[in-house]
Amino acid sequence: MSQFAILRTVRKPDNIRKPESKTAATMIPGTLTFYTNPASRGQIVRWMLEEVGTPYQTVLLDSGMAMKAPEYLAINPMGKVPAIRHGQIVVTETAAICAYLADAFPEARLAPAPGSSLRGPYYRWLFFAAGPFEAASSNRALGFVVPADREKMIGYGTYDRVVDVLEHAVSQDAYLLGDVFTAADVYLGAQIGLALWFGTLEKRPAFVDYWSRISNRKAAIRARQIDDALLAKKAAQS
Ligand SMILES: N[C@@H](CCC(=O)N[C@@H](CS)C(=O)NCC(=O)O)C(=O)O
Repeated sequence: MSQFAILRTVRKPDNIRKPESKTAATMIPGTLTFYTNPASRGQIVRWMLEEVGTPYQTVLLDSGMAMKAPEYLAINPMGKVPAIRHGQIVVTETAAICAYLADAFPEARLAPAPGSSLRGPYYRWLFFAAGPFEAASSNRALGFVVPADREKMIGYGTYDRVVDVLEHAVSQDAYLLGDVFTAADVYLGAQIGLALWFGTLEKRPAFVDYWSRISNRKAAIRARQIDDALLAKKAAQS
């Protein structure tokens, strides 16, 4: 008996994951639900959803108990927003949500096609924003400075280097990938906008120009109007 045959006999059929049919694997599920709080990183996903232009329903969660309730922890065990549910597919983490939506709705043209050479820089800047830039910004906001002898083990090295790399990235062309706007601009751009607003990022001309270019898009304006209206409603109720 060949080794292949032995393996086949000892593995129980129930334990073997059947390959998904092409239809199941590529099926775009139904309702799109967006879990958010208007004063959160959910603003970034709102912008992405408005760029995509597909209908979605919104579930608003107050920070605190609502996000830590069992019903929501079943969606995001981190007890944080944003999150989305697309049919049976749940995605958390703002950068992942932006990337997922761009791929799930290719007609919105917010990601280079798989296999395109632009996919490299697209991933690069999405992950740079979610990793080094987010960590460096958060530490900066908390006043934490990486000790010089620890820079080698910290993924972002130094805050100053992150900012210089970012400045170069946003000053080469209109957008991160050249003349084509993508989900990487939504995610990294929104992080820049927030950092400029919070005062944790120096107002270098490259950042200010890039931010004014992308934040004046119709979808970005629409997203801000929706979240601002929700915030105003909440303020009026309290
Ligand atoms: N890494 C997560 C961070 C999510 C996050 O920190 N969300 C904050 C709002 S911006 C939150 O839900 N805070 C409420 C809490 O932790 O109770 C992402 O990128 O989506």
